[in-house]
Amino acid sequence: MKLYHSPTSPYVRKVMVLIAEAGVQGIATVAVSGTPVAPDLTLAESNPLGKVPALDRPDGPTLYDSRVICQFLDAQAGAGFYPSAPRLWDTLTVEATADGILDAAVLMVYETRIRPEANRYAPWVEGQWAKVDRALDVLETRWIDHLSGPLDIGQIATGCALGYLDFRLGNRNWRKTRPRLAEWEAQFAKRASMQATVPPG
Ligand SMILES: N[C@@H](CCC(=O)N[C@@H](CS)C(=O)NCC(=O)O)C(=O)O
Repeated sequence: MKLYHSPTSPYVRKVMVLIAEAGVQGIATVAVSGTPVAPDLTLAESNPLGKVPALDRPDGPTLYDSRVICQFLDAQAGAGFYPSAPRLWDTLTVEATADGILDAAVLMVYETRIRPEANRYAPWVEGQWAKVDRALDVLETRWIDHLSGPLDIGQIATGCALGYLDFRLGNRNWRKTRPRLAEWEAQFAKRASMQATVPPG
């Protein structure tokens, strides 16, 4: 199988952490880089959305979106990072919360890295950060016990989301009002799977 990969993508990181934690074998990575204004056309042949991660399989259509790929690889490996219901609903909501943080944070980063300065709109950027802010508060107040439970995709997504905030939006100082989440992240970041996937630069 072939995974379209970028070392700075937090969604790719989710997949790479799951691969390491589940002990999945037989995946080759292919480096690609693209943006909405400069898509990678090779990648777009596999994933029409032009986004990483995407997973080419020999026996079926390309899978894309980190949520689909992670669930597929978990099932292949029998890793159990998707627990049975009712805990599953909590796990998937934590994952959705972390992915929502990423979606807003990536839009903020694209705004400054891709959009010409004259076309930027600060209230829109702050509106994205407000989403991140609220979601972080919910992780701190509602989900901290869940995060301390058995390893699941919700924890992997949360670790990657917090890592991305440190990587690209460190000046926002997300830890300041969230001591429990900060403590959880400090422990989670020590995992070998997280250490092996720290974004470069
Ligand atoms: N929901 C997707 C998001 C993937 C995504 O946005 N990837 C970014 C890199 S961090 C990308 O490939 N962007 C290129 C583009 O939007 O054209 C997932 O979970 O895989």
